[in-house]
Amino acid sequence: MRHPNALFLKCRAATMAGDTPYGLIEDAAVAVTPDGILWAGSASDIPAAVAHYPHHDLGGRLLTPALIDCHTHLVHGGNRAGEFEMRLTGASYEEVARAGGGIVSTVRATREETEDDLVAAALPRIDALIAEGVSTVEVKSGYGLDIETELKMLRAARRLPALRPVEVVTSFLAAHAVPTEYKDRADAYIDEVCIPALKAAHVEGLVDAVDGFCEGIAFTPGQIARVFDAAEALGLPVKLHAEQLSNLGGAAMAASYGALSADHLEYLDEAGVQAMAKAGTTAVILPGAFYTLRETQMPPIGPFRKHGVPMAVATDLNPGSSPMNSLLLAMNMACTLFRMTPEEALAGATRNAARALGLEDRGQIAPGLRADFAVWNAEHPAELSYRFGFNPLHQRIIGGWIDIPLA
Ligand code: DI6
Ligand code: FE
Repeated sequence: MRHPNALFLKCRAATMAGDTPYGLIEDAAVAVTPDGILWAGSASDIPAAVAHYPHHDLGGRLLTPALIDCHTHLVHGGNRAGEFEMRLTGASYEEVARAGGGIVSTVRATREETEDDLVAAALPRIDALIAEGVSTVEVKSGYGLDIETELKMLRAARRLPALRPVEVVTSFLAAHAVPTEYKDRADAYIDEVCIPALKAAHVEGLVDAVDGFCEGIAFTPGQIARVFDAAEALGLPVKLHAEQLSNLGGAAMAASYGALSADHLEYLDEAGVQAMAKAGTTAVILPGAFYTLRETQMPPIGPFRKHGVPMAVATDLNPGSSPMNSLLLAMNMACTLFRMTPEEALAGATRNAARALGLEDRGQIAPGLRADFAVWNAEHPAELSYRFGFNPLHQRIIGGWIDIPLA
């Protein structure tokens, strides 16, 4: 069913469009049609053509674009609370991985679960994001590491929008870790599993982008480049987990493929920042992993600003390095841990998150874009990053429909 025309009124809108701070409009009005946003501006300038649309009074609340979580691993089996305990008694993330824990233990659990199990486990995770005003979620594979399980994860992710009011974008991440059966044979894994799985997933229409983990405990830039060559041949965009634990030049390599994003980036150097700037690659900042791993190396926020690299912020929701199910908390952490501004954090969870996914139809309140909004019990957009452990969402408006009135 298509929603009717509507005029949303009595709100302060952080449109995240234009050059002013937050694209803020005091006493804003937003006209929507079944095709999306038709007009947004000051209530004193409402065009005659939309003035008669049915009015929806937002009670003086704050209106923003609906949030977008552009980096999650929310489809997975099991959890890693045991590993959490290990790390608390001194083991590092890399030591846990080398001892057969880490990603590989989630692979075991994910292989054992059915597609239905994976969907059922993912629902409460996606519900928690929706309850924070999220409309679009990226979900990665990468805990299968065999052809069948990689496909199972992607199919599970693609089923979520039929069960919940949310859009899901999928990234193929078979180059996430070397499975035990390919120990010390990473190249053979790339040739025999990763690339054939990518082709099979693409044939089923399950892949929106191709991702990888470029790291000492995962794959070299040369190995990732072979996966990216296969992606390029299929016409799929790429993105990369890069410079999370060390600097291997992954982000620059990804930028050379015109990557949509490079993610984590704590160990990125200035040359890498410049390569990303030149390619228009978005930096996805993931403070949940930084926090969980008690990392001390900060991502190069200053150089990103200096060179005009757009910054997105995401949860990295995963059972190992970022068991964090809140995008609002990620925004708070981006500010408190990395000194990003609340405006950068909100842009990171809206406009730049859309950019990191190659989605041009959302992430701002502007004519021509989708009518996906979040309505907050807040006066100023800085409040969204300022509090933590508190959810000020009043309601979401998705495709012009008010869908979860919470208060
Ligand atoms: N980097 C991460 O932070 C996650 N994946 C990755 O490549 C961690 C995944 C996990 O530990 O399960
Ligand atoms: Fe990740």
